[in-house]
Amino acid sequence: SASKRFEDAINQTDHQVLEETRVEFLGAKSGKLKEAQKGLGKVAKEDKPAAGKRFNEVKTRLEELFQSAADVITGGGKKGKVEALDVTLPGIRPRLGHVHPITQTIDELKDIMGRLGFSAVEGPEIEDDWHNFEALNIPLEHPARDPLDNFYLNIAAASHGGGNQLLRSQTSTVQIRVMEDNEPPIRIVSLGRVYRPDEIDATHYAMFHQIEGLLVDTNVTMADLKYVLRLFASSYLGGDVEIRFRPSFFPFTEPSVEVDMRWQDTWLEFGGAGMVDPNVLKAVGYDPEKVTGFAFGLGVERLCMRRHGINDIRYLYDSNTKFLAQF
Ligand code: FA5
Repeated sequence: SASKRFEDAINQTDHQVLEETRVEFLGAKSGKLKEAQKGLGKVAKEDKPAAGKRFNEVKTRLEELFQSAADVITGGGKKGKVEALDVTLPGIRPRLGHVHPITQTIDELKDIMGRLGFSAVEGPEIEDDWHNFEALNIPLEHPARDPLDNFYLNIAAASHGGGNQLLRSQTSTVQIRVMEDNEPPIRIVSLGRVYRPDEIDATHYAMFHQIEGLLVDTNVTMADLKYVLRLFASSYLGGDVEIRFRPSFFPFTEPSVEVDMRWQDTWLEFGGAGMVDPNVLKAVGYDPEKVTGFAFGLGVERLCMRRHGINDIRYLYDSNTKFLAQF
């Protein structure tokens, strides 16, 4: 029957057979539909509008079915024709994302410290009072704990007498975690995010990264600290970097210093450092009579910006791919 042939035709994959069937039904001169159209003339006058409408519906539907059958055969090309592929046209290169400059810096710093024998460890960004303050010799009434200087969370700590948890304000927290779980000698670095409600400007952001270094062993001195920092900075910035210590104060180191580095004839401060305070060693159960150590904490953004000549920290964080693609 006609409907069976129609069904077979639109379900098979030979373009030639499909076309023959299309001509049989929709052909302009002698297609079945043309014949049906002639029959419309004999329809009673009052039924003509309805019959004409129905005829057009059937015609449109058949055309659609043939078209989609043709599309199936040609893979969806326009009007059933196979679209020509011009292999000589230049290709469209997909835009590749890449590693963020801060992540690149972190990987590189980790690598450099690894070669100096420091293994990388991580600590949580949500910290308790004990690791962010108490064990670091920052007592309850210390101004560093001011709610205006920290992002406190509405979650009580599970241990160490409760107290509100907070987003860590420094990576020095990791010193405590490592010493609590390990016996000396210790030789670690920790790189990660820290948070402070600082006013944002060219050199300050409310979220930034620090690299923390800690070495605890017998007979560790300030000279070891300076030597490691010099090797570290020279490897990262390139060339010979001079290190300068300026007296400072941190509750968890004694003595404490600000670390300046001279690179390309300019001195710049990169962070703090010092000899681990005996109170900190005691807090983690070490004997300050037997071991000593040094610790340092530097700004990762500051290192990255110095090396690449970036003059505003905000460039690193406003997701402008034109800027980021340079690195
Ligand atoms: C500290 O955070 C100490 N924990 C460092 C330390 C570690 C001292 C171990 C002794 C022993 P400070 O608050 O100065 O120190 O921060 C260190 C560095 O972090 C700064 O020198 C700066 O490079 C960077 N930094 C501080 N605040 C911001 C900020 N808002 N945005 C970007 N970088 C910052």
